[in-house]
Amino acid sequence: MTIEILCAVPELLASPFEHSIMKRAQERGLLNIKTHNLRKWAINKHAQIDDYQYGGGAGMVMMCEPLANAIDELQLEGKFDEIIFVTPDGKRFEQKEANTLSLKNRVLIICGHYKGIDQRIRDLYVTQEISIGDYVLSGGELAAAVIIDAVGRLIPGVINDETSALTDSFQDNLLAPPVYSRPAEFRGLAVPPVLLTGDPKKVDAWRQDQALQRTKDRRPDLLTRE
Ligand code: 6GU
Repeated sequence: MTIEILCAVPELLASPFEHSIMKRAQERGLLNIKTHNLRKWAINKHAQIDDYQYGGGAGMVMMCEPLANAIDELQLEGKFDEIIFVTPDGKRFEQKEANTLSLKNRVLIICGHYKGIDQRIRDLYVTQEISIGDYVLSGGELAAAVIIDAVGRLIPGVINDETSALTDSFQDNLLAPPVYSRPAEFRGLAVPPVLLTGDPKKVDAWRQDQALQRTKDRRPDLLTRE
């Protein structure tokens, strides 16, 4: 899968994909992440990519031409399967959306800054608008990093333990159960004895029960979702 990012501050995306699972995914050729600096398509030598908004009001708007020219040029190599704009007024990003995106071949993520991007780019090019939650970030780059991490780890072969991604919180609308490692007792707190029985059926049943209990306590809304 190839994920390309078109943004004004590519420096914000320098580190998130250079470590751990995202790094390995790229080394294995399973995920290809390309960052494009929108200023490369600026309209003048002042590297301008934003302008005042019609109708007045505080905050600049990212202009049509740099975005359109960038997208057109990137699509000379072939069409994107999805052109995503990350924005607080988009559809809330959840595990279901991550699963769907992980099946795509080539995706572009556009990151906004300031007041956002000219509506006509959204009308003409954008196929999906995604928000990562009900709060406002300074720009879309960190949201893009979150989405790419969530999607990248779902690509087959990225996580060693094939079942690991499938047993994450949210994959079945349940939160994950508690986990323990050595030592068997720490500051008077013992690991639940069932985990030491070596009986996979009992362990699974316990985990299922804990997941359900935790979800009831913390996120009962998940239990009534389809
Ligand atoms: Cl996708 N962008 C920005 N700027 N803020 C956000 C967001 C996205 N999702 C939540 N807040």
